[in-house]
Amino acid sequence: MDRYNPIAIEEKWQQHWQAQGLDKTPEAQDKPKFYALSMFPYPSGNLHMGHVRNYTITDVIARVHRMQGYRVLHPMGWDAFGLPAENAAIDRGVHPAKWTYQNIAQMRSELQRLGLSYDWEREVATCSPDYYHWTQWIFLEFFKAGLAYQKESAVNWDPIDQTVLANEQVDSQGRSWRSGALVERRLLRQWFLKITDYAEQLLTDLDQLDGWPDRVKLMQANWIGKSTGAQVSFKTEAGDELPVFTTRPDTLWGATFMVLSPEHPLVDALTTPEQAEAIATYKTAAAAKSEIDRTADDRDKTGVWTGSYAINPVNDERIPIWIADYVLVEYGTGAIMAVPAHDQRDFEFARTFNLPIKVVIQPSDRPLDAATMTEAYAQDGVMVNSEALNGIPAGKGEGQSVLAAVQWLEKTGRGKGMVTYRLRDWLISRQRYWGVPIPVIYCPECGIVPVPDADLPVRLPEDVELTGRGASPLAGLESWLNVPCPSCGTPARRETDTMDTFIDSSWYFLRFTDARNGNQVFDPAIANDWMPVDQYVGGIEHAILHLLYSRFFTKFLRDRGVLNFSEPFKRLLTQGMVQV
Ligand code: HQ5
Ligand code: ZN
Repeated sequence: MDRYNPIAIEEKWQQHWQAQGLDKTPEAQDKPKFYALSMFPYPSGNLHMGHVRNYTITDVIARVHRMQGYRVLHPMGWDAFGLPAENAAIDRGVHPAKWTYQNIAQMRSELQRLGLSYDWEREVATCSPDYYHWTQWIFLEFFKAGLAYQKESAVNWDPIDQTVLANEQVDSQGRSWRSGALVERRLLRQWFLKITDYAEQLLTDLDQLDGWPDRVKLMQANWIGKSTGAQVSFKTEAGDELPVFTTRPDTLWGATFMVLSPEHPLVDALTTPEQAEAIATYKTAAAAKSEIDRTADDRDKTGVWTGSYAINPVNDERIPIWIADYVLVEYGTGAIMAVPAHDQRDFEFARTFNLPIKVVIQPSDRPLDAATMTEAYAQDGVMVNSEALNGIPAGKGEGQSVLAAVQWLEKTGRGKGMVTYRLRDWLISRQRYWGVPIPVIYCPECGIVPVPDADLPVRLPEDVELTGRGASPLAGLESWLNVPCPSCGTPARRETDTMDTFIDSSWYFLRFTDARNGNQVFDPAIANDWMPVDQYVGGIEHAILHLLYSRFFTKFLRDRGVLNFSEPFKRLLTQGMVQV
């Protein structure tokens, strides 16, 4: 038997397949559709064995469906914006565009040599103006709907890359996912997308995703982090409102102190002269710590008393107000009531600082004594020392203490039932060059003015100096920056921030359905025909962010009347990553 000669055999058959157009996407709608999609790569240089594995799985699925009589869409493209290209430019003096397109050419030829059955006529690169034109259009849809907004915010600052990171780009050790630097906190004006408006739908619609691994759905649910409880109207002694959210309003009678985030706006007003120095020192130290560092369970508890008191609205007791860095200003109201008898973190804090502990849930088997307890008690029992709730079984169910507490709070006007989510709005602006320019203009007369559709795309200028320092390189490019206001003509300035690359990948699966459309983001009829993706294959590292963001974009575009479905990916296969 002849030896297998890959060069001769594979090239021959690949040319034959290409001549026959076997991989082209059929236009006619006479057969059932099947959309097979792999997570498109960052054009980092060469294909990795991990890519090969990922893309072979999808290729086999696509081929089987063609043979079974489906019309198959199996596209490929490039997730081409982002920090690596910019870093390469800084390190080696090659322009990010040149570096990116060279890598694309290299990786495309490798994919083609593998004989993967892609419809190359639908190839997209997110860094091409034909693509980011529509990324900008989608941003402006968010803006017009009031879901893209600016806010001064404490951000994660990477001191090595000199850039802002999303929370998700900070690992569990508080280090940047790219540079490995310990991340700091800084205040900057940033753009956000209001994904929190979709928190409930993103959670409940997980139930529709029968074709997804349970593990991924669980990770998304935890990330969204819904909790049910009450907002309670604590006040300072001076009469300022100090609302807190709690999932256990039934334990209000056991609240013996309050803890505010060091960044809480009332901290300075609450600080007495005697405590001023200690509070100032503590605030400075907290600002230098990452969120992960501040909230890790195993840390020793630290904090400082402000010198002031709050009034517990259920019994008018005076309780001291402390600050501690484990309370984050972005979560809930930035203030908590501490119930040390029944919450372990509060218990450790109380023992560390010798604060009172008051039992309000008694277990049936043994009496709890605050003086001798060695850990918080967070199980079943009966409410005690709690006036209105005494004798009621402790718990979240029907006829139990939590619901009774909410009813009592609402009846007496001291609080109300409330749902909160751990999910926060998506910080999308980056002080970087190699990304989609945010298409707005700052006019001294009109404020923030969206770039008119006719002027899209706002092109990324090519003649920039990349230093890797501080603000976006675009901020130094006066010729690009200065433009007349589109609505009144007054001299105005462009936004110089660019978008997080996860924006680009939140809609690429839609563009593939109508990839060459020069007049529209895509034809809705065509997208509605091909979507949802029947089989999506990619790495588990995208279980939370990319998949959540894509679900969010899909629901938003549905609500704008562009799409007629709610979930983008019918079946998901997370193939695992090849390490090394
Ligand atoms: C793997 C490896 C390397 C990669 N552009 C994004 C991305 O992750 C995807 C977007 C949809 C957000 C797999 C990886 C992913 C695919 C592309 N891979 N082992 N690009 N060593 O180039 O399995 O899990 O990094 O599904 O290849 O990876 S990427
Ligand atoms: Zn104007």
